[in-house]
Amino acid sequence: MARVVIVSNRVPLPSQGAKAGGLTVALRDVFKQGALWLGWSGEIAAETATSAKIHNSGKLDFATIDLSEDDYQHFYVGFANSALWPLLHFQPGLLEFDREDFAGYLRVNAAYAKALAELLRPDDLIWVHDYHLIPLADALRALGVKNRIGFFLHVPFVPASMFGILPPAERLLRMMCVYDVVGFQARQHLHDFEDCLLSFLNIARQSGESISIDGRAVTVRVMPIGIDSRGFARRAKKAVLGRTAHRLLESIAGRAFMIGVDRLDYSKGLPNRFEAFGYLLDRFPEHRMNVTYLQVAARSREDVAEYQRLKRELDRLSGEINGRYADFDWQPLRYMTRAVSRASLAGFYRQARVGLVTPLRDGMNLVAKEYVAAQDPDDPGVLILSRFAGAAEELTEAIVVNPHDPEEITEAMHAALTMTLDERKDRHEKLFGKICQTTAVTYCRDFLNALAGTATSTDTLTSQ
Ligand code: ADQ
Repeated sequence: MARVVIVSNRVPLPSQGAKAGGLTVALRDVFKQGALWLGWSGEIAAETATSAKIHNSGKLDFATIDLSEDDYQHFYVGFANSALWPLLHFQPGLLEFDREDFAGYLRVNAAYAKALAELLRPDDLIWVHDYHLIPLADALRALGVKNRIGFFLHVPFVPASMFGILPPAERLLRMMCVYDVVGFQARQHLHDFEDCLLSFLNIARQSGESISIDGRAVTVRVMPIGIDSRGFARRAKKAVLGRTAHRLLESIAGRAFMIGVDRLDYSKGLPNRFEAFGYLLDRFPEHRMNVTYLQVAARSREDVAEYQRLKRELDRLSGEINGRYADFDWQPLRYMTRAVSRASLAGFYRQARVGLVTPLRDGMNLVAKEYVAAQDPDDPGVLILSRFAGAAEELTEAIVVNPHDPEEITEAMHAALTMTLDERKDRHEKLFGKICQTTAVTYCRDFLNALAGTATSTDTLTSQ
């Protein structure tokens, strides 16, 4: 079997205390055959490296490169997170385009390509992850790399009218078409990508899952990411008996409990969710004193100015809600910006009667799947899910809301808090069945099978 080479912006280095995340767990079987994972070390150095440092870790080797401060600013803070991220999350008002950032983005991708090319074996399958690395295949091909290369986009894609706002839109689209396989989280994202292909490059998918560009075939497919649902369910069942879960249980003192778990990011719709909670206490007084909402919002990308603004806004809103509704023995909204361990989260999800997942846009949103997996099937909680999360294409038995309308979220909160046990069980059973169908393992298998099944870069459509 060919070796799999993963490339992503960050690598889960065990020496930096990284715990096995979704992708690592999902790829465990693949890693048994030996694998390589390349990405940024998280370190800033005087110069961006073009040769990787190798960290041997059993069957899975890690290769990391350091970035210079200048490249970090232009590539990561600049083009990736101040241009691509807001645009791909339908927030053109937040887009900050700068030609120097785009040049830095291309430069860092070229450095990744150079570092990777030195480590490649001829039959390696290269699997590139996410929006930071769109130009990587193009940079590898420029170095003469002939391996199969696939790309998976974890975030949404946008229609042509939106993508065209980005000055190098057409160039980026062409770069995506250099890959042999391009995978998306949801049908809507693929649909929007095809809209861009037609509008900018006059390319339409003719049959099956292939598009033809410059005599090459590119497989384009929806492959939703999943979790180890049964494993997460076991973890939650165990965690709920632990000390942390017990502390939480004591502190909520028999009240209904709602939870939200997100990175502190403007795409996650947190201000609207906080407002919705304020309206709940205002319009449905029966919930006052009787419900506690915990929002875990781990700080992220603090170098990007927009994230600092969001944090101030949430500090203000949480203060306002607690100031207005709290009593001396009840704090309605608990808001913390520290990350919480996965084990503790699993227990918290299981204790929560309502899981709040209301991003304005999201590629998939794995919290939605984790929340469903963690529930007690005999007394499950209710998932409130944004229709603009990729997860909503599958998880239709959640209460699906438009996150731009805080009052719709309020009504969903009230419906979830008052839902009968029979209805909760019925919805949960269907949702759990779905998250056991599409798992982390099926996601990796589908992607790698698609990649292994493509022609090598030297083959052409006509020679197949
Ligand atoms: P993220 O935007 O980071 O990921 P998400 O899928 O919700 O979003 O979370 C990824 C993981 O981080 C989950 O396992 C979750 O438990 C954990 N996590 C999130 N917030 C946390 C917190 N406050 N404390 C501790 N852990 C937290 C991107 C895309 C998503 C897509 C994923 C995977 O934006 O749409 O689902 O990649 O493809």
